Amino acid sequence: MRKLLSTTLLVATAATGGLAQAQNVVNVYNWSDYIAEENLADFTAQTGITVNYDVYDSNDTLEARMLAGSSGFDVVVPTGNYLQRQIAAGVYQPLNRDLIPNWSNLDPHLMELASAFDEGNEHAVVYMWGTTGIGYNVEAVRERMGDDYVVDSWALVFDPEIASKFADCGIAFLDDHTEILPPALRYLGLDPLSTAEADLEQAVAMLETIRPSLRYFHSSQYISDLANGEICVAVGWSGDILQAAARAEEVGNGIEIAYAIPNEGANLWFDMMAIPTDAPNPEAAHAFINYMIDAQVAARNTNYIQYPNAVAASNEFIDEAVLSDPTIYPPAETQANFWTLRPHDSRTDRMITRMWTRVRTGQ
Ligand code: N2P
Repeated sequence: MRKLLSTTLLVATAATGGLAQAQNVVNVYNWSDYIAEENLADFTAQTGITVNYDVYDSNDTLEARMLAGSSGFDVVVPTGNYLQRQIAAGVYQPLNRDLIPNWSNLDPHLMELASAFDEGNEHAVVYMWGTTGIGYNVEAVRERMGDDYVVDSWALVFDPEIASKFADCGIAFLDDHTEILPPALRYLGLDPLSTAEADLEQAVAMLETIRPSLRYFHSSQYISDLANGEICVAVGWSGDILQAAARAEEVGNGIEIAYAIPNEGANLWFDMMAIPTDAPNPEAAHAFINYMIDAQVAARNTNYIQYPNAVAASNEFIDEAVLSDPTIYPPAETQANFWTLRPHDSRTDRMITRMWTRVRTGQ
């Protein structure tokens, strides 16, 4: 009897110990260069929950881990179109809004837009949103195109003659077909969301003609490369390019980086926080999401990463220079040309993946 009792006690202690440990850690998997790091320490100070923080720079990387299951993550941040098909695959759990009292801080209009990917906003909260456009070295453009040239068209990167002028100083593209094929289609006067093989073949043919002018495909390296002059043009994400501009300014290397949303239009995307169905610590996950949509926390993130958040209440804490920047908060007339991506069926996906491999490898 005594033996039995002590064994039971031992098991009970071990179980509580394990639980306490699990409750005190939240495993977060987010995009790289996508948070004001002070917020992680502050979250721990406020909640006692330690953050295990890991990063990726591609939805495909995240998706592979989500579909494989048992990722060990509590909070992840897929983009809307990926989130949508991952929800359909049963990858995420419904959110418990009782555990997210800051929900009332959210901008109802943005959440309504985001409900296109997650009906009723049941599984996800918008973390940040933004556009995909062109980052460029102002001096490099001036030297090659003259003082009067305005970067306002995808022609800078899709017109083979123009692109070839920048081959020497370096052009980088996101390594992501969902970000490159739609603007290529749009530049050709086609529907950016077209999945017609003939349309996509036209876009691929055009990309193949500019391929020799490209330095690389990568979805995060362009930030530091733009900032230190390793490359002069990048098709990239709005805030990343503005972070490159800020970094160059900070080191004072004389490099001026600017971001343009081309007149033909651009992808408007939403990155959304969600909790995997098999998250080890859903309670801590809810606490983390709740913290991220606190007005001051969201403002610190936006001020640092230069992406707009979805927390209406955060605006009063956002730097005036950020709030009034039309490349961060595009005005209605710019927004009129935006498109929003939708998930593809798997047949289309396979076709596009094959085409993209041709573009990337140049064969
Ligand atoms: C962060 C980029 C996130 C934007 N570096 C992708 N939607």
